[in-house]
Amino acid sequence: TDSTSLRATHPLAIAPVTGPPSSVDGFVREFLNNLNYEQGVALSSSSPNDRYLALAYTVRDYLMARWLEDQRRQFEVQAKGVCYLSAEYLLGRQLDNNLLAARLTDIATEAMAACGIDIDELRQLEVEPGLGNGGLGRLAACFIDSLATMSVPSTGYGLRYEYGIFRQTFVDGEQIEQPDAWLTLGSPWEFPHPEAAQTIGFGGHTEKYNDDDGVTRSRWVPGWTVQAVPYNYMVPGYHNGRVNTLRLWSAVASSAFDLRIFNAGDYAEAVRAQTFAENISKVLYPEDSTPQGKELRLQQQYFFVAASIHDFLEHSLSADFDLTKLPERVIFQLNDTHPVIAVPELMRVLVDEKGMEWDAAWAITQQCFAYTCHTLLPEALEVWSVDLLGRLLPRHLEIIYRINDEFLAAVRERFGDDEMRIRNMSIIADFPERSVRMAFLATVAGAKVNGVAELHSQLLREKVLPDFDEFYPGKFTNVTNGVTPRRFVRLANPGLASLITEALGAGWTVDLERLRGLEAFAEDPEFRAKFAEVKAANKRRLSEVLRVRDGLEVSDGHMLDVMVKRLHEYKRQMLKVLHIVTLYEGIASGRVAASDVQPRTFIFGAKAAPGYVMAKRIIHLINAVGSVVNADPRVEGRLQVLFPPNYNVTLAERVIPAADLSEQISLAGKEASGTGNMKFALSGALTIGTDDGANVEIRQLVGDDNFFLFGMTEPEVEALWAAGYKPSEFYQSDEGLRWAIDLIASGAFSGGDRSTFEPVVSNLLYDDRFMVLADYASYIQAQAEVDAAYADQDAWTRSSILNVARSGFFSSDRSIRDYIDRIWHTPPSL
Ligand code: Z57
Repeated sequence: TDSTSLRATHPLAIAPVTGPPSSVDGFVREFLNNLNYEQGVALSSSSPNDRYLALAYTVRDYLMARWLEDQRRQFEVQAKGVCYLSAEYLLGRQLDNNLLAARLTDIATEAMAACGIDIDELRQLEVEPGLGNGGLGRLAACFIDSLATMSVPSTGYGLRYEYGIFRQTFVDGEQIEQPDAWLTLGSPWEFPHPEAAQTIGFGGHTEKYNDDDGVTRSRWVPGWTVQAVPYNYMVPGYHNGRVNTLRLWSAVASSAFDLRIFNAGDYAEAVRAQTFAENISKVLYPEDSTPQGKELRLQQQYFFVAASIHDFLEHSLSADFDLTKLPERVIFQLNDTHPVIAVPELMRVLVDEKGMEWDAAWAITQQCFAYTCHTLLPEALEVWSVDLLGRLLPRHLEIIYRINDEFLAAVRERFGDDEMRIRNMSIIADFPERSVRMAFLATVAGAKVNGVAELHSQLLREKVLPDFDEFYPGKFTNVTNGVTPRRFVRLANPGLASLITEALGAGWTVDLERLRGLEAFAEDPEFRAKFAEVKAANKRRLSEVLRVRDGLEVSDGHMLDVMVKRLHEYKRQMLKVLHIVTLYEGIASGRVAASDVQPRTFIFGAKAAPGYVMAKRIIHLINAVGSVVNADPRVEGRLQVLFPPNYNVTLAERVIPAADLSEQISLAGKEASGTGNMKFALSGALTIGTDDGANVEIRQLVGDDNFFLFGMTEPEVEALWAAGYKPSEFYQSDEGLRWAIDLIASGAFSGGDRSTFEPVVSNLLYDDRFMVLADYASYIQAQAEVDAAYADQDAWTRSSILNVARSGFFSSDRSIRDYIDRIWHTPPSL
């Protein structure tokens, strides 16, 4: 809007900017320019980091014209757009992705070579922005990629944590966390805009006053404020010239706030206050699916959603915009309950700041939000104590109470004075402490509520929110998750990508259902040979990465059996451990000849939340079992356990394409969807999995013959619980299981010390919330089938090809299409 007052006369200032010429020469010139003028060094005296930064700046330069143009157009067209609100974006490295999107990979490679630089060495220097914990954050990253690739007007909003997910190291097999100072060597992909900072209030009190018309209104008088500074990131679509924006907020102390204290003469106190404010975006909370209810976390949540809503209202709407038309312009998608405080914030803005009537504001708000639930675990459903929320956001608490009162009145009208039902549906819970159920608030406020896989959405409706489903017919829907084929096939698996293009032509990268065309090739021995060679090459590449990164050696000719995901009891890494210990115990006891065992390398990747004691013990156990198994000569090198530390997106991109077997072994009804499962299937790994989350859909698509199903179904799990589950009965009646557990209990993996893993053992025997023992026999049986199947390499490869061919459904482009059709109704943009 400022630009209209600029009186530019120079022709270059009026003409649209264009990027540098798309040629090797053009790239070299721009690169050297950046090296000299941005880094301030000559090529001959530049450091690798200088060269990496200059390369990143150069890629930016090519994207810039389109970015500026798309921002201008998005404002001009005033079409309906998506504001994706997410506390996490687990982006992974940016350089390769942006080169690919802008069709610059070859040009950049040649340009660097012409400067005497190996571009691969620069690639390795990028520290991935780990601004997320796991599946939820990675899903957000896949979604903004698809939104850009499909030219959907949209902005991702989130938090610019100074420290992302911790770096995991192992000391004596135990997890130690190190801070992830990802910004220290520079952050070439971000554009700070301190001039566009938003002021965010906290604390204080509310008051009533009479406005000019004598109407009594409420207002919030915050006790303190923080500045929210936006950092913009380019989100380029793949080969479509579109560049969307990811806007992450960083906290800075308000100068007004400092000044008061400075004036009081307390310099040290003023600096302390500054640190306090800046804590808000300091660190990503490392809990995945286990909220901690910490005050700073609520501050983070309100901080980023308030900044995002204000940013949208101020900068995306034309000056004369009629706010009653807001639902025609925007949908705020709530990625889990983390951003749900946006609901009372929008109400506060509309009612207190814009002077709108409550009912009108509520009608608008209910059309502007939609909520995605990512879990079924009761402990993962966020609640905030009324006490804390009222202290930090007093006006929001009043608004929530009024929303709840009106909602419960409507429930009464519909269902009568069924107090039990009223209590069950109340947004405010009374026990064990008076608190706000954020998932209920999101469900009441959202135009739509979706789960993330068919089974999950069904259980959400039937088990978690049945009263709401009855009260709001049509509100609940499903959008099965997906993953971006750009990062997880094209970039992570270039060998497979070339093979697919050779077979099917280009086009599949943005139309993944075309992979169906590979079904025919599964019957072609020549194609199978090429496909098998790609897998073998991916294994060699992984082996090299692990050797350099961690000093680990992957044995040749082994089946790669991979379990990578956050460490959580419901995901059942323990079941995997019991399988390994069972195989090992068989050999160690002499009952099984090592030569009869299918050579396998087990790869784990998993971070545990730092406060999750049992999860950390299981990590310790995996490392301990690995140390013993890998070193025991009786095993003859036929079993190998590798646990590279610090599993992240960058490592995922190397591990997944190399995998033969994908472990998706959660207790049925616990994993909302999973997205790793999809990445493996798209890389040709066969899945051994339970009937859980998106595994159900994967199996339906790839076919029973190409999937190793085991374990109880969700109804069977329910039934066993209802009957009274006693894990020790399974221990007593299954000798294989008993031998494995006894071996762990004996101290065989802890230098003879029986106490180290005693808590793990007794948890299994006497609690076992996730029914590891109940599914053990079925799992071992399925693993025997895996062994048998792997013995026929050619048949395995055929199944592997069919997994790829039939997994096109799991593109995040398809997920986004479903969001558009079922929830957003955003017309395609120009
Ligand atoms: C998270 O990564 C997920 C759910 C949560 O409630 C939180 Br908090 C973090 C995961 C689910 O566990 C996965 O099953 C799912 O695939 C992923 O979110 C994306 O939907």
